[in-house]
Amino acid sequence: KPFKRILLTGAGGGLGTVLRERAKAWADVVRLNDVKDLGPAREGEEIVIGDLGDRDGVLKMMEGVDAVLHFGGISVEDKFEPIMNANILGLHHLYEAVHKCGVKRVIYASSSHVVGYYETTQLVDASMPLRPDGFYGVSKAFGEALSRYYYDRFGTETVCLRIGSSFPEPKNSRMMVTYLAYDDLVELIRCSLFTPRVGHTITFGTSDNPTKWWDNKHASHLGYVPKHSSGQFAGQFPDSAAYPAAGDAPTIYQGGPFVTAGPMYK
Ligand code: 15L
Repeated sequence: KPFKRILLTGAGGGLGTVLRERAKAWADVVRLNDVKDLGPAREGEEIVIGDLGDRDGVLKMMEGVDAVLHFGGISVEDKFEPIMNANILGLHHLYEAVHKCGVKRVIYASSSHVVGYYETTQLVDASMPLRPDGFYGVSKAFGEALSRYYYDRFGTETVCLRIGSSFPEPKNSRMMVTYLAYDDLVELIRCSLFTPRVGHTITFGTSDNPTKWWDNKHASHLGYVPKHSSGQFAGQFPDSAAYPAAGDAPTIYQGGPFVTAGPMYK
């Protein structure tokens, strides 16, 4: 297999659970990390339970790792402190360990919420200013900046995946635009891992959906071609009370319900 050992953080999360199986094609050993129990190690797996906020623990789990799929941390809007611990301090620990252990490449689960305050009428590309839609989006923007720094300073390569909505199916009309099928997520990660030189690349992660908010022209070198589309779910989400009405902030902005989620100090 191309890699000896891949580290997958957030292995117990929604996408980590998918990648736990799919990453086996790429490495002899997939080392799994999460704060929560991951059950027994299966064939070709190593399990390291631990918090990204634990600096020594993160350094230890990086030993012998060739590439990192970083899907750990807080994945939705929350109070600032847990986001700060996992997504900011934790990311600093991760990149320090990556540098110390000589890991060549990181695939970083960023999020479309780094640009959630663009309007749904706009076409956004990776060169446009960040417009995060909450503390969560801000923390993902921090990760994009930190990984850029480690590339400029040390040459550590990172592909930042601005993932839209990766679930088995879209759950509302917004996700008809942001949907990323699991198979396309895996293909995007495969392209990100095996493109010979990626430097520091930012790419939007969606399937080939009928409506597009994001232009991936700055990531064409990855050669990612989505095979799925939310089109197969067309007609399932007529405007309804289940989703904010036209004219409400979550409909105006790309971030949807995230734009009204924070701040969390009530
Ligand atoms: C995200 O960044 C979240 O991690 C995910 O749970 C979804 O809510 C997604 O964005 C989305 O915007 O649908």
